Amino acid sequence: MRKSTSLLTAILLAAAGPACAIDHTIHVGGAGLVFTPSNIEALVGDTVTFVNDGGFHNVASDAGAPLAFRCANGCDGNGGNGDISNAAWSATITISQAAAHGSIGFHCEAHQASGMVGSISVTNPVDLQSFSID
Ligand SMILES: [Cu+2]
Repeated sequence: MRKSTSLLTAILLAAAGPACAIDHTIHVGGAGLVFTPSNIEALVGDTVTFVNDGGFHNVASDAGAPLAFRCANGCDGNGGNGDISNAAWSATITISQAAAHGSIGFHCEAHQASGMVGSISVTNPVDLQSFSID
């Protein structure tokens, strides 16, 4: 009975996955030419919000990244403008299934050469299909 209860708990937690998607905040610029934090882990379905703390910046996915975006005052192709900007912008991307188990490298187009880069390591939420109950 106790084992059943913990299995049920695990299933309920897994089923709640999509509703538990969280938003990760990455600060852009401010005191330095950096993303803070620069490397994060996220699940498919999570969102990542980039917030410009100051400076002339944007954020763009690296060539070949499993999720393509270019954002500042909104995102290109999504009603916004990803051109480098010193406005107090923020922009949110959603980690899609296409990026599952991948690493999404990103950079600021103005300061990539100065090391203003980062990455999002993506993992999948628990797959219910993988559970077996005896
Ligand atoms: Cu920059």
